[in-house]
Amino acid sequence: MTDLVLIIGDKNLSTWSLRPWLAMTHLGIPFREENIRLDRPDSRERLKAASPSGLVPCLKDGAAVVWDSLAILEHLNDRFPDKNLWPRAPEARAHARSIAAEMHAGFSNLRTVWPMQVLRRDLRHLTSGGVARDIARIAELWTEARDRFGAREGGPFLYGDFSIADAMYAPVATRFRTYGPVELPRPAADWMETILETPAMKSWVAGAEAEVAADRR
Ligand SMILES: N[C@@H](CCC(=O)N[C@@H](CS)C(=O)NCC(=O)O)C(=O)O
Repeated sequence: MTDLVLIIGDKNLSTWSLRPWLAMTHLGIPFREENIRLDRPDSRERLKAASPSGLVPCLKDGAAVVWDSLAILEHLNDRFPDKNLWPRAPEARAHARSIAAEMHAGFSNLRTVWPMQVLRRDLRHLTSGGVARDIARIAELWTEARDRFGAREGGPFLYGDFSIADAMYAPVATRFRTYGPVELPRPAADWMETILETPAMKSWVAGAEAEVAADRR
């Protein structure tokens, strides 16, 4: 049995929910999932009852309640130190924290113009100036993380082993697949394929398919 309960939104749409869910699933941290479908007549009421901010994701860990995706990932890092949710080497860790924070606080053009729809593919959307700038910066960050740290560590993730940074950028990988193709430098393209091919990511997509199929019934 586990004390951890992760409350999330729709798997097709909720980028913020995907981050902790992916990290916990990929790293084998046991948890129970509770789903609140967004944009339903009772969503607001259910969200307010489930999460102090009225937003998902929200993690309940015994008496501790953590809302906000990055705060949840930091909580998991404290709670499961053996999972190494941040890279161990100080330089890599500093870089990973910075790019995770840059994602959390930024890239508003990409987030607004290219909302996550994990089940859609190849929409071939034209990129506006703001979206193109966000994409260029993200491509630079992924490439730098892989070239400076990940490739040297040996694993296929941004810093070698899976870290919070991978969880933070996973929703961007699905957006690139939905609205792209986006031309990326080789290390960035390889990382994108790595994250999309993880069993955890595939399981999230299968969950999104099941939700959408249930809606059609
Ligand atoms: N900064 C928060 C943002 C959470 C957020 O905006 N969640 C959206 C779903 S992706 C939500 O709960 N929306 C419900 C609503 O606005 O009614 C985080 O990182 O967790």
